[in-house]
Amino acid sequence: MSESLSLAARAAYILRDNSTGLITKASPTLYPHQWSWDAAFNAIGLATVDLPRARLELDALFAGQWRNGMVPHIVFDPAADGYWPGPAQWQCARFNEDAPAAPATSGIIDPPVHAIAVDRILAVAAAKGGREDELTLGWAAHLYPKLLAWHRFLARDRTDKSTGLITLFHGWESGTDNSPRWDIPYGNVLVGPDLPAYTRRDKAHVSSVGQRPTDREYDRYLWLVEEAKEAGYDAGLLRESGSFQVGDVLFTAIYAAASDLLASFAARLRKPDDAAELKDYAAQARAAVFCHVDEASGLAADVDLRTGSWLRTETVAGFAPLIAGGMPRYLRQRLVTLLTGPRWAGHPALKWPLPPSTSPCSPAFNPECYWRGPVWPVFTWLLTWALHRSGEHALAARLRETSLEQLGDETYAEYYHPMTGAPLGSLNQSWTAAAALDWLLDGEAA
Ligand code: 2M8
Repeated sequence: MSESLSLAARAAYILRDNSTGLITKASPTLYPHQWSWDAAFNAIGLATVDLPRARLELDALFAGQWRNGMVPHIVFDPAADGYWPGPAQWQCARFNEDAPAAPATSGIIDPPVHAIAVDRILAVAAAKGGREDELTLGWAAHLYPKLLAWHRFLARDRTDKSTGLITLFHGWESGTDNSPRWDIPYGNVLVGPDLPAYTRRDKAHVSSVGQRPTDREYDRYLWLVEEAKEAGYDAGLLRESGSFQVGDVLFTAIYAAASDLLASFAARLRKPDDAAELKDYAAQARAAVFCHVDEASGLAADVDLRTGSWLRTETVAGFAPLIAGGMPRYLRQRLVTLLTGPRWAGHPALKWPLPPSTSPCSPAFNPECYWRGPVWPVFTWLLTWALHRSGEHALAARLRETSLEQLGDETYAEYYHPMTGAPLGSLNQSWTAAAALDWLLDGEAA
């Protein structure tokens, strides 16, 4: 069997094995539920092997959408146990009347990559043609109002008026949970004495606890869940009381790119007013990201909205302008040079020339620990997608090929040690398998 065939077969097997028949668990034991942005990436991978399952994945996720349009960051599988905090801690339907009674969900959000997934699934179906193409188009038209409601929710409830950035009330909402980009705002989160006692379940599923956030960090994560609950998961109230409030450039960039794609789909559905509205969201979000580029480093900076200060830690989120798309060529060139240069993918100590989650030159860099340094293949996928979109095909192809080499050990780890290449976190992580499948399909197309 050729190497890429074996990689694809193994990746497809993982997605099948992590399936409950309805959803794809983010990973077999560490994350036994459906996560919002994982589901979108997983659907992209599934599309290459099984279009009906790709469609089902997003349908199942949107079954957890709240009446106000919010897509929660977790839709819980009632049959799964072993993840903390679960539905009994979130109690969303009790605290907010917009939350569905079933399925049970969390009360916070994840980056809005869903319209990107739908666009990619439509492209795979179109390449196939025939009945699958028709079915997929009909499915996407049916999902469209839900996507629109989600983008409207982010514009209405989460766009910060002063910066134009999307506001997050929990680091989990960024998807880059313990990234050092959040160290300063988390430093101001004071855990109250009434934090309910809890036992961490996550540490049992990794080979070394140093790969996961610390207990101190976890206390803060759970405290913020209590705060959100106390505010009835209401963005207006959280703006008054939340002790963690940040403007996230990466989230905002993803929102810009996804709004653009959704606007094109609205136009295809002959909904010109929606298309104009979505284009507006995209333009405003993109402008907000570009306005937060730090001149000295060239990277975009998040904002601590409670103090107004820019957060300048060198994390991969700083490449947000590349993801937002629409950068003037000379600015894009600067970022591309930075990305491949010695502070990032070109750092001489790296095993593979791939961007780590935090620059090895940053004092906050920790090569083993989660979002503080390891390479995340799913993030590399997002970068290759964005690079293709802005015409940087050669670099996208290089990152793709290197990533496929990185995944050659077939562990499909959640993240990898940037210096040794060792697999870290959960093995058989769904979105890593999904990224590989899409990359392999891309090779086939080429
Ligand atoms: C990680 O986050 C969860 C909390 O949401 C956790 O650590 O328990 C993050 O990597 C997040 O981005 C991802 O969506 C999730 C599931 O893969 O795991």
